[in-house]
Amino acid sequence: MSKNDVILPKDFPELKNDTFLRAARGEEPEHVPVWCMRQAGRYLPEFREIRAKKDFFDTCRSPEDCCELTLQPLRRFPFDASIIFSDILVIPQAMGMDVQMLTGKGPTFTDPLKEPEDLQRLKANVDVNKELDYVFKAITLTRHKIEGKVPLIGFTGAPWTLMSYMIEGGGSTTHSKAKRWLYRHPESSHMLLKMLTDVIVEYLLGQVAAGAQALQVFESHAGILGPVEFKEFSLPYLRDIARRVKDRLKEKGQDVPMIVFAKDAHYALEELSASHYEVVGLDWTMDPRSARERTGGKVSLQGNMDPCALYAPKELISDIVKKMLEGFGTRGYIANLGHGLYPDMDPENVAAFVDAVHRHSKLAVKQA
Ligand code: 1CP
Repeated sequence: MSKNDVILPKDFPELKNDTFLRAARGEEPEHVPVWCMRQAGRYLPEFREIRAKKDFFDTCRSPEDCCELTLQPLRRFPFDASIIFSDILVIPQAMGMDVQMLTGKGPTFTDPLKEPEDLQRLKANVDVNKELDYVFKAITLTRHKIEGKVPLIGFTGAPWTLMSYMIEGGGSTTHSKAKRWLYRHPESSHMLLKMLTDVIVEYLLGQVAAGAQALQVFESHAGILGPVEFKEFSLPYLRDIARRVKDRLKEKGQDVPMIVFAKDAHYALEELSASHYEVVGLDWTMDPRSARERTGGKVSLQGNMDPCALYAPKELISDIVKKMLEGFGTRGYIANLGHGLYPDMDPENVAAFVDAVHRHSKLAVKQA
């Protein structure tokens, strides 16, 4: 593509494989759709090659690079969905915070939030069309270049997960600085969570306008909260996001399936399945059958093979997938891992995972 080409969010190629969208809406397609969190990632040599040339967030700001990195896994594996290459931390950046991706250390904030007064440093009314326009451009370009092969998923970090990064200043095992805010400054915590929610709603709507065909909300740090804190500081915002995005899309006659992935929030499965999301994503600590019972057919489910099962020999991966499919069933189910792929995983085993989902589920659907 030449830099002068104008890529508009219209006249997208016709979608050829809608198994993911049908499963998200509770149907039973001819096979169970499958994709992997972090399917664009360092386990692929072609990903490492592109990433080596540029800073991480400069890569995120290049629609051409994001498009290429999103398409890479689709060239190797018959995934049934793709997720736009980007990062959840583009939102704190849009709100005025400086975040760098340091090799060996991960995301690092130059000046994390320390006390409630620091909220004044954040931009109050973020114009997502200006600050995050590069993500929208990446989505539009990718929707064209994907040629209707599979749907394109847009995503965001959820308010609590973003808040924890903004206060911790990076990855953390205890998240004690962020949790300190919840116990010591509950009002300011809610103020920050509300600010984030407002930006996230506009950001997700912008992604749909740009061409995203589904949306996933990552509450990756849910597990650090107990059930009581989750119900106060996470769940209301997750619900508010889905409700507001859906209402606004409805006004335009649009409807896009939404997925909530609250990692390690097994205690809140019932609440999550009544939160206006079509799909609830599960980490690997949840048993498929009991997740089905607890969500009572209200939502589709996504997940949840232990990513580390990809270290197993291929025959064992096939057996694990078969059991997972028996547990979830083939209706309203999207196969995935319980969290992202790790950099040392063998692409051949990812291929074995995808193949096993397709093979076993085709048979199961036929026999039903
Ligand atoms: O240098 C690199 O390439 C670093 C690895 C990497 C990648 C591939 C990071 C740094 N971000 C990404 C892309 C990314 N991040 C995607 C792309 C699409 C895909 O999945 O293929 C997505 C959806 C994310 C979302 C994301 N970023 C989450 C939520 C999902 C999850 O893993 O729970 C989180 C928590 C982040 C923060 C982040 N970005 C990168 C790292 C290493 C981390 C985690 C840091 C930590 O807390 O320890």
